Parts: sequence; structure tokens; C-alpha cells
Amino acid sequence: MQRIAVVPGSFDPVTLGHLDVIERAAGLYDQLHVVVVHNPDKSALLPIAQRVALIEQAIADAHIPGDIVVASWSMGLLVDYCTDVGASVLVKGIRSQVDVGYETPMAIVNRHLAGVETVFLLPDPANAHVSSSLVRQVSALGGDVSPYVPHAVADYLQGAMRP
Ligand code: COD
Repeated sequence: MQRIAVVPGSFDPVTLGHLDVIERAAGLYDQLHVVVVHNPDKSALLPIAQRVALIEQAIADAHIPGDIVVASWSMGLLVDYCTDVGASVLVKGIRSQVDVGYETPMAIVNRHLAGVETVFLLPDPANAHVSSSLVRQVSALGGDVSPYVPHAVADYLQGAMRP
């Protein structure tokens, strides 16, 4: 039986921290779905289709091996996506106690709702401080985001900032 996992996120935009989690999760499961989910608690910078395209480009540029599907989901519960594709595991990154506090209730509810387990990966220390919100802020203020994001994202954001 295939072991299928989902890495969900806002990915607004995808960062080197996300890419590290995606690469390590791809090595743990037979098939990985990287799923862009609209988070109603956050105001978005990039359209969802653009986030999907940048993740696909970043995975290709980094030559991450494995069976990786990039998709988006806005039809309701995340566990419904998991059920649709036969995934029994969600993989999430945990950077801090703040992430633990945010993710713990969701992990419990997702297990109760659909029997979907959540696996937490600790970040690579090199990326532990990186977040999409930090990238959005640096970009909005005209700073260099290339230390924090894949090349495709840096190129896209620098192009978008040009008058
Ligand atoms: N290193 C390691 N991991 C990282 C890093 C980093 N530098 N940066 C982010 N991550 C991890 C985050 O901790 C998170 O696990 C994941 O990557 C995605 O991060 P973001 O910021 O792109 O996405 P979020 O935090 O806005 O999460 C959005 C979700 C849609 C995944 C979340 O809200 C969710 O799971 N929603 C479920 C909706 C649902 O079905 N609710 C009902 C039952 S709970």
C-alpha cells in the first residue's frame, strides 16, 4: 500500500524553510501532495495559482526527487483533501513554541475528524527564522529576499516590485 502524505500551507510565498520540509517529507513517503490552502486569518500577497506555479518551479529547480503533486484546496476541510487522495498523514514544520501552540489543536481535530495523523518536522537551523510573512515584509520594503526564498520566488518578487 502506498504511503501518501500532504504538506499543507499558505505558501505566500514558498520559502527555503518550506522547501526543506517538502524535500525531507518527499524522502519519507511514496507520494507527497504539496497543497496551497487559503488561510482566512492571513491577508494574501500572491494569487493561489501563482503560489502553486512557484512551488512547482522551486521543486523542479532544486531537483527534489520523488512523486510530488502540487495542488490547491479551497473546498472545505483539509482532511477532505486527504481523504480524496488517500493520504493518511499531514506533514508540518515546527519552528517554535508558537507553532506548537497553533498546530496542536489542529492536529488533534484532524485526527478526530478523519483519522489523519500529523507528523511534525523540526526545521533545518539555517531556515528556522524564515517565514513567508518576513519575506513579504522585506520585499515590500525593497530588501533582498534571496537568502530566504528559492530563486524563482526572488525573481518573481523582484519583478513584481519593479515600477
Ligand atoms: N521551517 C520549517 N517549517 C516551516 C517554516 C520554516 N522556516 N516556515 C513555515 N513552516 C511550516 C509551518 O509551521 C507550517 O506547518 C507550514 O510550513 C506552512 O506554513 P505557512 O505559513 O505557509 O502556512 P500556515 O501556517 O498559514 O498554514 C495554513 C494551513 C492551511 C496549513 C493551516 O491553516 C491548516 O492546516 N488549516 C486547516 C484548515 C482546516 O481544515 N481546519 C479545520 C480543522 S483543523
